[in-house]
Amino acid sequence: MSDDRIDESQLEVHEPKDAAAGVTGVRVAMERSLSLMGPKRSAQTLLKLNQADGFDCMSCAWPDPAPKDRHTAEFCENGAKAVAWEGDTERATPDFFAQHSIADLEQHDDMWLERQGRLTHPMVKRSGGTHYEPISWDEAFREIAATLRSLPSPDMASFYTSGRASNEAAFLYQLFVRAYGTNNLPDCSNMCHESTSIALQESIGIGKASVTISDVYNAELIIIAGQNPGTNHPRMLSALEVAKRRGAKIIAINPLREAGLVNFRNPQKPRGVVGRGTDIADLHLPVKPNGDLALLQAIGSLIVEWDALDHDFIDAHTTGFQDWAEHVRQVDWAQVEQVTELTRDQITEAARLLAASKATVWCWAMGITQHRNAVATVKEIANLAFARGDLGKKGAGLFPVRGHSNVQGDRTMGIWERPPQKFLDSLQAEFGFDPPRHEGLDTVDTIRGLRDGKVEFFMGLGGNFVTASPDTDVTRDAMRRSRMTVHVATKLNRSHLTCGDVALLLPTLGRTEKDVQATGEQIITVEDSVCAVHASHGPLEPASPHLRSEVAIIAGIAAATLADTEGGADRHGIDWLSMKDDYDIIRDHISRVVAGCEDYNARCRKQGGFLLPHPPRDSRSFETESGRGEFEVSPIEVLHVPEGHLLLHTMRSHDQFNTTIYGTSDRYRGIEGGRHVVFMHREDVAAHGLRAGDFVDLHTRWEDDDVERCADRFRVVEYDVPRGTIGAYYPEANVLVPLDSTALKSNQPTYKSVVVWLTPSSPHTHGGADGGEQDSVRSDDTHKTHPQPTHLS
Ligand SMILES: Nc1nc2c(c(=O)[nH]1)N[C@H]1C(S)=C(S)[C@@H](COP(=O)(O)OP(=O)(O)OC[C@H]3O[C@@H](n4cnc5c(=O)[nH]c(N)nc54)[C@H](O)[C@@H]3O)O[C@H]1N2
Ligand SMILES: Nc1nc2c(c(=O)[nH]1)N[C@H]1C(S)=C(S)[C@@H](COP(=O)(O)OP(=O)(O)OC[C@H]3O[C@@H](n4cnc5c(=O)[nH]c(N)nc54)[C@H](O)[C@@H]3O)O[C@H]1N2
Ligand SMILES: [Mo]
Repeated sequence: MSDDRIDESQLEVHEPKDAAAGVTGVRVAMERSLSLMGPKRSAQTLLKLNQADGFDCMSCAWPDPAPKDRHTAEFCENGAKAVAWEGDTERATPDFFAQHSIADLEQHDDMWLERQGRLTHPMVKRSGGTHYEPISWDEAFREIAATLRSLPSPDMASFYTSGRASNEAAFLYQLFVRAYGTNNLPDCSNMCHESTSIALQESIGIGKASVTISDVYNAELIIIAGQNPGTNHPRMLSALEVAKRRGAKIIAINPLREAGLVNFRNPQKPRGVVGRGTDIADLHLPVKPNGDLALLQAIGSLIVEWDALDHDFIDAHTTGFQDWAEHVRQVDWAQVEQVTELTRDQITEAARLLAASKATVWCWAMGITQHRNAVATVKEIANLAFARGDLGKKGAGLFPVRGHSNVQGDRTMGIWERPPQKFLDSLQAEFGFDPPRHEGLDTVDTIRGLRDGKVEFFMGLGGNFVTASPDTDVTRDAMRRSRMTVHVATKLNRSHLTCGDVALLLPTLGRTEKDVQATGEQIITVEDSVCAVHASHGPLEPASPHLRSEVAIIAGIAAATLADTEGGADRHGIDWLSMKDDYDIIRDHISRVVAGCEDYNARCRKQGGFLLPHPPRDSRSFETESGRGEFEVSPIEVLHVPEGHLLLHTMRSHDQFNTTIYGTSDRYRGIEGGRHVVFMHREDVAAHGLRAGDFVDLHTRWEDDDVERCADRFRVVEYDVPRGTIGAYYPEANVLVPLDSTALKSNQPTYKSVVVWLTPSSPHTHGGADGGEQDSVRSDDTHKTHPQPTHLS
């Protein structure tokens, strides 16, 4: 630990907040924006953010209201932070890299790395080198091509995508990767909503949300499970407020009482800024982590018992109802109460609200998808929607709320290690080559491949693979074994310092910036959580004249790699350079390859864009094996937490975007000035012989490899979490998530259920900024739950 790590000695713990947004949110957004971008750039960007003629916010995938319903300031605090982060006026230039060796940079924390500003030049770390040094774009492309061409098999290369890439970049990337010869296209979705994609594909024939934003406005009941919208999808709160005012009821299923679900002050409305907020949730079910499957089946059993069923829908559109009904009828209430830590009364109350609602929207996110039984849980949500006929009708439907702003679009464009054969057929018809037909590697399998020497080349189109992935130490060592790592990025992060023998760092334009190519200024397109596709173009001048767009970088690498001879024509006759010069040409290909994207160039330019087809939403039809919505029976698997152990779930603070740490203020949960904290029930704190403010080490051992993983020196914070469970921040806790601990069927890491045990930190573990002598200094008022505010030092 170096002196540059966040100085956590100033950690403060306050009473958690009930209300989200409001005045403080606006103030924080403006402060961050002005300090990073200054007044001119702040005005240039924020007024164009999420406007029909502007650019799409890169913070989350929440849908935009219809153009006529948008506010002048159609963004939230965290969207403004994301824009300020990208519009930053600091620069990480070749001089910076000459001054700092890679070993030196590694001593700094992630926040410091990104705070060095936007990358300006393509850089290379050569074999045996200690520093990144400048390289020309052409030479970078040649080096990458030479390595790719020298691999014995294209399956020895893996090409990751983070969900910020535009549809155009994503389409071109998968085209290049498949023309090169592999389906190794892992993406952040493998860690995010993969369980949803797999479950919904089997249950309803399509892995996407069946609602539009107006369904949210028109719902009678909205159930929000395993999601923290106040922080991660703040604009969702405005939509919930509209629904509430029209009479909707809201149930929050979450172990934590997250601010925003409880009370919300809309910063768009004068009333919200000064007055009282709206109570969002009518019922909060503080489910024990991983208890959702049992909870949903218990609700199902009551719906069946009361015959609160939509028999017409079930008969006309589904299969498997009888088996499911039989299964849930036999639910074991004692087991349900044990697994969920909810009472039968609480569950009955939820079932009553569901039975009374003629139109229910089901929202969920990472609290549902990042568990071993996640696929079964998502299918259980679909079961309940079938039982109530809540599909393909106004005000109702399934709404997996996506994370990254274009993660859904990237999948639509073919970023998928398990591409549907139909998609490959279209690709073949359009471009005339034989795409590989065998399954590629996902995120976890890519790490295994790197570890085992089966993957020797890694490319990341955005993202921070090493830090976002599970089992940080294993992943880092695996990455270092590779021959070449290539990162396309806007800012420096830890993955860029986790180099293969040779490493390339290629700086790219962000979504806030103008993208000018040979035929003029280009637009790009994105798809939000509700299958709406629209155009985006950035207002700012690029951070450096040397930046290239993601499309241009991919085209450059593809042209160099796929040339029949060095510098020759493409071996498949694909014209990469024309596509780079004019993104309309890419979109013409998209319109012929991707189902539902016909006439793409015209439709994406319409104000507000267009909706992609969704058979259950549009016509209550299901492209499943049976041609119907499929009820599925899932046994309840009880997660056994051995005596003396706790169940850890990892989550985001209010001051980060995934691995990008903006600051250390998790305002709504009352944490200021630090991130190495563990949220723990006060009785568990006492049972461990600990006190609030103590330092603990977290340990886990995975049965199969018997390796003990350890995360050192986390501060104990007493918090209202279910007993036997603890929470900690992502990515600090990722070191504890064993690579092999993944969800059944989706292979998604179980970031929300890791069995750990705690030990008091020894005074000597790690010195440095937050180490050593602070252990002995402890103020007595740290005993209270949520002390008002307390310096834990
Ligand atoms: N500002 C900001 N916005 C973001 C992001 C960000 O980091 N910052 N990340 C983006 C991305 S990629 C994503 S995927 C989304 C993530 O959005 P969320 O899914 O909201 O993110 P998490 O912080 O992982 O929170 C999950 C919630 O699940 C709850 N939870 C934990 N375990 C369980 C459980 O077993 N059952 C239930 N029912 N709940 C549980 C936690 O208490 C927490 O409230 O946000 C996107 N938007
Ligand atoms: N423990 C734990 N781990 C998790 C999760 C969790 O809940 N708990 N959540 C998982 C989830 S849901 C996700 S989605 C993944 C996220 O995993 P990733 O998507 O890989 O990670 P990010 O932190 O979003 O990536 C940030 C980096 O992207 C780069 N970047 C930003 N904008 C751009 C751009 O416009 N273009 C390019 N090329 N690069 C850009 C910057 O260099 C920045 O450092 O993490 C997963 N990991
Ligand atoms: Mo995500």
